[in-house]
Amino acid sequence: MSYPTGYQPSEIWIMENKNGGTFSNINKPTAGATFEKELPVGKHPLQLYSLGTPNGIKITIMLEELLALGHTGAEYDAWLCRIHKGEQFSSGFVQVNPNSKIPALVDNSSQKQQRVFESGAILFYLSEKFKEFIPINFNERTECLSWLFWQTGSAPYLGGGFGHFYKYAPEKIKYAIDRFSMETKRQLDVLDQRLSKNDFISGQNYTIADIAIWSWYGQLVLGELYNADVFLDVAKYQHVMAWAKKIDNREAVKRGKIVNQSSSDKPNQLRERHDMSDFDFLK
Ligand SMILES: N[C@@H](CCC(=O)N[C@@H](CS)C(=O)NCC(=O)O)C(=O)O
Repeated sequence: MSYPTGYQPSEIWIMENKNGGTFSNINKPTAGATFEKELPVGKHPLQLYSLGTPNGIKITIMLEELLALGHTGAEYDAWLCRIHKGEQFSSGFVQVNPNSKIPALVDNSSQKQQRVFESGAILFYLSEKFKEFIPINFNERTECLSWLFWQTGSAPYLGGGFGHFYKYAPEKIKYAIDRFSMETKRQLDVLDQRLSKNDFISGQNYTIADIAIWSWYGQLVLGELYNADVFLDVAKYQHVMAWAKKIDNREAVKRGKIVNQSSSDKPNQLRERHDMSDFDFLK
């Protein structure tokens, strides 16, 4: 089959003011701060600047899991960064993440302040700092990190590829939706085969690899991402589905996934989190 064509790229690409896509007003081809504004700082050792997207909830789930294990050093303030309003381009945010994407973390627990950006790096940092949710054994640790890196490399095909063209693009382009649906289903099959032989992604224990992968692929099969569960026929990935439900039932996950949530699609929202009692409304 052939796809309709019509667009011929010019010799040099030039940005047009509006491309009509959902994110057209915030995307631009340059980096760096566009306005001066400091970030707020709360009372806890960890300061998170984020939004309740799949990349954002990886970190709030991890922090809630650490708190559930009794690590008081994981107490955090979670500030809302409204990316659709361009808050990721403030001078304060860019100092924490020069890439202007959520999530971004500042650790004030020691004399030398530490910034961490990229959700995979933040998960790894927290797992190293608290010695939790990452295997100690070298081989098992390597397997866990392979899956963590798999997630950060693979999810752009699901989010920036499938999700963008299926949900956000100004027109439905069959070629793009076909290409990224196929890749997303292939990735789900990778996970399904893995989970047919293992309770969790990196083996027998729940790790940062599960947290990272669940936030994207778990939510996808549970119908909580792009409303694409029927379109992608996710019910056929039975092992992914069982694993996704098991993780969804964890108390820390129930808390973490609503932090910095401001999407009208989501039933429970906690726009900012500064204390465990902020979750009392769930009881
Ligand atoms: N590779 C990054 C991706 C982060 C990312 O894409 N964040 C999105 C929200 S999920 C964002 O901040 N977008 C704002 C923008 O593109 O300006 C990570 O894993 O942290």
